[in-house]
Amino acid sequence: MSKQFILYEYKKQTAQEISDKAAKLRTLMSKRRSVRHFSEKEVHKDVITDLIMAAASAPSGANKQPWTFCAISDPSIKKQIREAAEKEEYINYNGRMSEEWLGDLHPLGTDWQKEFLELAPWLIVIFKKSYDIHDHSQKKNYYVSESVGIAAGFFISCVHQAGLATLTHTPSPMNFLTKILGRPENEKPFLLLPVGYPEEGALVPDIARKKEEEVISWYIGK
Ligand code: IYR
Repeated sequence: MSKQFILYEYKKQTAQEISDKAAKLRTLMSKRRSVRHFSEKEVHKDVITDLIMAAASAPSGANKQPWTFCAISDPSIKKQIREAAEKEEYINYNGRMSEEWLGDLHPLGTDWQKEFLELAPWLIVIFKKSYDIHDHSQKKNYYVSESVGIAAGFFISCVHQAGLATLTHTPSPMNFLTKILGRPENEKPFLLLPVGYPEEGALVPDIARKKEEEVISWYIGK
């Protein structure tokens, strides 16, 4: 097997520039919120393409890129997804989730109703591919959940940085997405993300992020 290497395109920056950017990113990312109230205002398909391709630049096990992003704006498919998701969520909220779980969700104000699945102009469903199929044979993928999780993180971050809103929605179980979207058997639904503009005056829960000392354990030599 031939190995090919190319020069890493690295843009040199001063320590000062890097520190300014890191501080700006910290502020920008701290403003990201999971939004549950979307405007119906359209988002151009090209924007979605760019955001997905930015996400698909994520690192992955053995560079297998084990993901498919389904981008849905078709109202009839969104309706089917909403109906199927609400059916599962109704059962979740009325018995399948523990009291502890419901208690943890209470401050977030979530319930089984998911209007956003029809209102947001786009639904992005990320599928993970536990294996690929080449010439009728199965090819292994590695660290699939980690890889797709990283790509999803890239996507959420890019949506926010582009000025749109999203939500990591995990209807459970979500195999209905495989069926509605007609995905092949090597793909499993991973996350469902509505993407769009937040509704004017959208409210989000008043939650705090953990402090530096709760999040970071430093190991610094003398
Ligand atoms: N999937 C459900 C429940 C839910 C679970 C967690 I963990 C959340 O952080 C939020 C919601 C729903 O979407 O309502």
